[in-house]
Amino acid sequence: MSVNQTNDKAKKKIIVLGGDGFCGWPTSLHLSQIGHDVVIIDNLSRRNIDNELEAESLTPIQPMHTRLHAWKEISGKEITFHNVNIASEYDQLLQVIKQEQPDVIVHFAEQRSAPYSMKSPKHKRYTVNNNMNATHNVLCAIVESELDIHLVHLGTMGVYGYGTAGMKIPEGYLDVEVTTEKGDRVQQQMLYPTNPGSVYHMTKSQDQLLFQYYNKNDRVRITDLHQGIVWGTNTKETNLDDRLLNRFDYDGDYGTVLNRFLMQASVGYPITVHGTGGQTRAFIHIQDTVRCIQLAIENAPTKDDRVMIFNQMTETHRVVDLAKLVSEITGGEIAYVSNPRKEAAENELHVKNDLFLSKGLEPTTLNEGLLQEVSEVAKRFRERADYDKIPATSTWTRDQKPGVPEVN
Ligand code: NAD
Ligand code: USQ
Repeated sequence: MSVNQTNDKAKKKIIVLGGDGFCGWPTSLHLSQIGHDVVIIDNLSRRNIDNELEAESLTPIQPMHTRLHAWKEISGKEITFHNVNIASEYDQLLQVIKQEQPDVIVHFAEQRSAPYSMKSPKHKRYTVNNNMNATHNVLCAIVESELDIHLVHLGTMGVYGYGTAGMKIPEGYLDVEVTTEKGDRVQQQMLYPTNPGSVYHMTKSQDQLLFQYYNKNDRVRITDLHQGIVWGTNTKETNLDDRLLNRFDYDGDYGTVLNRFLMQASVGYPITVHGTGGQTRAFIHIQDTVRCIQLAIENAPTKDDRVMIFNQMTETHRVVDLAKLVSEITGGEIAYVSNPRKEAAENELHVKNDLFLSKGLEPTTLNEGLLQEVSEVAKRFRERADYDKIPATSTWTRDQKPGVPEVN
């Protein structure tokens, strides 16, 4: 048995909510590969948003049933799929939970793009309705099912805001000292004050309150993973066959910064740095995402524990430094464009991530993975790129300009 293989006693029934998405698909395959019994719930809304935006993944992704059929053929393992909107189809969600009796639910099923959440009142309202109802329905259904289910949620580093006055951002809880009425000084811990930077990030901040409440009231066991920006595309499992390829978003709404830079450089489009590029952000490779989920499942809280919060990130970088790095590797040119977002032009970011490192995470660094990503994905599929979809056109306020470079 390999180190990563789960023995019969440790084998779990795991429902992956949002298992068709960028993080959810490789996670589902990894959990299945190491011996867990995996069930995916997804309403395929991300694929519908592709239709709405007329933007596609750079990598060709297969329909869900082709993906699952290919996985069965290659690994011999079966993953079940239920098409349920967890935000609006509560009864169906509850029914699947009661029928499948999971030990763990991994929750990725939210609208995750900040620019998409800021596009229009319709998009703001969709993001709030979808994300808040999705998370609340899951918690409510766990309680109603009367099963002892460990909920692992994908949260975001963005709930902290990105300025910390030189302090390292702790893993969820801030040490504070309060003075009692008698004048004694008492140490306490409180949930780190939240400071979201978009409607999307605001829904993640609100998720935190839902978790605190259900943990306190119903003793639901919850792990909230405050994840940084994910980069990379494929993992050991998605690399096994082209039908298992993961999605790669590069468009102005869903493409995240490093993957956008890699794609832009590979197709000869200017690397679009917003403003001065002094924004510092946290990053993690997709292979480490799936490993972190495994570690979170293996290190579950007990019923007496508060919500367990891990910072799921491995490196911090300034946007302009990433642009320069990609430019050095590829020869791509950098364009400093108007920043369509409302965010600090420059910030420092120091983050604690001791919990995952202490549990055995061995991070994939930018140095190791970047070149491989350029040649195996960005260059391989560059013919599929639609240049019109690259500019970031969604602005945070009406008076801002889109982040469009001058292209000759
Ligand atoms: P994604 O959009 O690729 O995947 C989300 C999946 O959830 C999609 O397949 C979508 O169809 C599904 N979904 C959404 N709403 C649903 C609903 N109401 N019912 C059923 N299914 C629904 O996003 P992703 O990049 O895989 O992100 C997954 C999670 O990780 C998100 O919650 C996101 O906030 C978090 N996260 C992502 C990143 C990143 O860089 N991608 C970074 C930090 C945190
Ligand atoms: N940026 C550029 N040029 C671009 C695109 C982005 O300079 O072409 C800048 C943005 O202005 C921002 C930074 O890069 O300062 C990061 O933007 P992003 O789109 O990569 O990341 P973000 O909007 O924060 O959202 C992504 C995921 C989200 C997740 C979050 C983690 O889409 O789901 O929650 O990363 S974190 O940023 O740590 O909050």
